[in-house]
Amino acid sequence: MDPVIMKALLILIVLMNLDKFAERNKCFAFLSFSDQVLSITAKTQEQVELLKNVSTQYETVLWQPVSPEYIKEEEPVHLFVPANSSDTVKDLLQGHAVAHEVLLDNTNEMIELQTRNDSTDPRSSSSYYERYHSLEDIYYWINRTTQEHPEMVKVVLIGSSYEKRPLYALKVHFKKQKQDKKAIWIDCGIHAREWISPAFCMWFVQNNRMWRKNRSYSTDSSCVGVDLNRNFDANWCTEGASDKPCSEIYCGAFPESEPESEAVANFLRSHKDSVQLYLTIHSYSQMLLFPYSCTLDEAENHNELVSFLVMAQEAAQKIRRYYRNTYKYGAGGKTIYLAPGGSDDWAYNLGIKYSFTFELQDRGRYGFLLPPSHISKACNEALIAVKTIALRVIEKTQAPQ
Ligand SMILES: *[C@@H]1O[C@H](CO)[C@@H](O)[C@H](O)[C@H]1NC(C)=O
Ligand SMILES: *[C@@H]1O[C@H](CO)[C@@H](O)[C@H](O)[C@H]1NC(C)=O
Ligand SMILES: *[C@@H]1O[C@H](CO)[C@@H](O)[C@H](O)[C@H]1NC(C)=O
Ligand SMILES: *[C@@H]1O[C@H](CO)[C@@H](O)[C@H](O)[C@H]1NC(C)=O
Ligand SMILES: CC(=O)N[C@H]1CO[C@H](CO)[C@@H](O)[C@@H]1O
Repeated sequence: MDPVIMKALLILIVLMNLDKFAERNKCFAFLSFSDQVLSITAKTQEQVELLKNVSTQYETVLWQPVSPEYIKEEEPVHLFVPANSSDTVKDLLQGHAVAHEVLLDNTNEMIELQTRNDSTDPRSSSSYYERYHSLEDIYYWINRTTQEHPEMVKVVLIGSSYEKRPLYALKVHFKKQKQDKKAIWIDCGIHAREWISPAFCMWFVQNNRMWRKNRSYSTDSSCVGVDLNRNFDANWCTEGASDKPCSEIYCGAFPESEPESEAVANFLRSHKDSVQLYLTIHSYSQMLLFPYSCTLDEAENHNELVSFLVMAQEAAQKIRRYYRNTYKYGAGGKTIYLAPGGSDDWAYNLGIKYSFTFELQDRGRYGFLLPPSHISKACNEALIAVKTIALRVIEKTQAPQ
């Protein structure tokens, strides 16, 4: 990272949603040969209704949008279809003349790529940071990183998960930091299936060194898990969230009902005067978002937030000959749809005026199954955006009086 940023801002990094994360390999264990991801575009309202039915009444997993109520005409739906539902689903689509194409028909191979442990494979040319890691590996990595660079990286226990796994924040800073140092907060992995997100947090820390849902069981339902990014106290559980435990966007029993969102909220509440920039890392769709998501109202410093992202986009375009990627940007509610209870809105309302959600690669080619070979590009372009924004925040907030 830029030395200017390192001198000016303490960086706090947290990996969220540990219980889900620990189990994510198992989530895929039921997969059989030739499961597919389809991209389906409804042209009529009737086709929209059909897609809602298919995604709720059959054994499929909706990848995009996050929940069936957001399925709209002319907007591609990404649907994971297990092999044994494939014929039924395709018959239904064909019966209603719904256009669809196969996005991925080798999901098993993709999952194998993501979960493969090639740290032992001598032929492997990828570095540690160009692979995905298990939670156990990441705990080990945290420990090793803090031991190897005690002057730069410190670990703080900020809470624990429902299953009592420790939730650590990594403090990354220069040796001689002032007591009242301002900070950047970055959290990764709020949604467990977005593997690129924790990979980015590790990438970020590594770079510095050189210079969805908890697992708790609610009592009245067999469905497991809360969407942590609907669980913060920002228009909590209004339109765009669900109070039904079986929904992907279940908001939880009350704001901060989940130990992980509570730990993050407590930490930020007690450090709100020093944290000047809040970043939460997600995937996929390539978007840079800022408040509000919980309402269509504009944030008070809307134009300033836009200008930061324009600069981030420009910075990323300078390297576009390597990374031909563009990111959409804007206020969450207007750019995608209403999503109350998100951590970025909550942090913003707490007083952290620079608050952003990054939706990393890709746009759906691989979706949540982004191959390890894409990690470095995805992380590098995000890193450029983070640096650009952090420098702007420093200019705005720490300018000599
Ligand atoms: C969707 O499901 C409902 C309830 O099962 C049914 O009444 C409706 O006809 C279905 N619509 C389509 C387009 O399949
Ligand atoms: C599809 O396969 C899964 C895993 O093998 C199984 O649990 C499920 O019941 C099957 N569904 C159908 C409709 O056969
Ligand atoms: C990968 O292999 C290394 C070396 O054998 C081991 O330490 C690590 O725990 C393994 N990781 C996973 C995810 O199995
Ligand atoms: C890190 O490793 C050391 C030595 O192996 C061990 O004593 C310590 O408890 C570990 N710390 C964490 C946070 O896992
Ligand atoms: C909705 C839900 O089940 N939330 C649970 C998350 O975890 C805590 C335990 O730490 C439970 O008290 C909540 O009920």
